[in-house]
Amino acid sequence: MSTGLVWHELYMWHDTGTAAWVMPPGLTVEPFKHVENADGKRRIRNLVEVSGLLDHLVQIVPKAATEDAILRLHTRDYVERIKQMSSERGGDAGELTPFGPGSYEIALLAAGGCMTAVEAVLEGRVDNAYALVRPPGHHAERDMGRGFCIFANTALAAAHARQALGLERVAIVDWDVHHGNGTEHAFYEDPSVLTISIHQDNNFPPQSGALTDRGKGAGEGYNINIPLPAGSGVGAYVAAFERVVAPALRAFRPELILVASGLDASAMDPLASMMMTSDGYRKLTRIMLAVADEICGGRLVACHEGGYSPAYVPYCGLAIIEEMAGVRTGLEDPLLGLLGGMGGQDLQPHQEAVIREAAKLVDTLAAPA
Ligand code: 3YP
Ligand code: ZN
Repeated sequence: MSTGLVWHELYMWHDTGTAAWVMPPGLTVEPFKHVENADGKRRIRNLVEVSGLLDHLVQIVPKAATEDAILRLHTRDYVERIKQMSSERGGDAGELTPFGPGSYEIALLAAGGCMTAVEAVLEGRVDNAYALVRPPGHHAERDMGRGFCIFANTALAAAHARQALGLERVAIVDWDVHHGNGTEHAFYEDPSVLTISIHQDNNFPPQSGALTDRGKGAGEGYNINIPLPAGSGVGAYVAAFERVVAPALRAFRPELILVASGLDASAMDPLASMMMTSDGYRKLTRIMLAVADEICGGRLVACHEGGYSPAYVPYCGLAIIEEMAGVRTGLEDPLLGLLGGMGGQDLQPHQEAVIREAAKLVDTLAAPA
């Protein structure tokens, strides 16, 4: 097994500034760092190094995305706006997406890092890859940033695989706890990219990610939302992957699987109310690897998205990348006993009801002609 890791120090220099959590700081509470800051992601990279896992990975140096590559999914006007603000004092890319000087270049490197990872896998330089990029991407729309996302990294990686690298079918599985609205919109009428988002029901964006949003026109049936109830744990996630995600992928038969890998469904996350653990992510990764092996030669690329517990995301990231690399470092998650033993980790009937509805969406799914 050979696994690539995309990483660049500049990802850590994307400056979201001070905030009262995610809001601009006022005198409502003492100003604090914005919750989307470098800490969690740097600490994943650090744990990957200290655990010894880094020695088993292939370093992939990200290439910046070209403007043309970004224009596959964003408007020229939006790209120019970000570029202009970034060259001065920074600003807000749209909604809740503050950034400082230079973030245009960093966002190009984030989207480009996901594309570079895809190239490395398709060229056979590695079997699979994890792109530990920042800023995240799955909320970004064609013409505006949203929810900390500037450019649609994972969707742009899929577009790159389709338009530059000649793939016919690509699937995106978004396990970030928030709905991948930008990804959904990018391919809503496109049957060549299957988009699946598993998220906390009606968390962020508000009123986005309904089970009934299935795609449109030629793309009808090729968008699947699994809005799990708040409080869902490892049992619900594993069931959703076994009963919906894996069967959908088998029916669609993509040539490449991308994971929008947010780690904010963990029991420790401040921006959602789910109960995933590092071992839960390990299980989901194993399911994805098995499906990828079965249908697309193991070609799996994870693009990092959210995750806001600086203490816990490193264990989740380590577990995922260990599984992808087929290496156990022996470094244990010291919180696993506590979090995994909490009530509510098993699949509950009200969660199963949602999964059962979502499973029906797979019945009509097939690879497009
Ligand atoms: C954006 C504002 C409130 C919730 C937040 C979600 C960001 C995220 O991690 N998206 O995947
Ligand atoms: Zn998220």
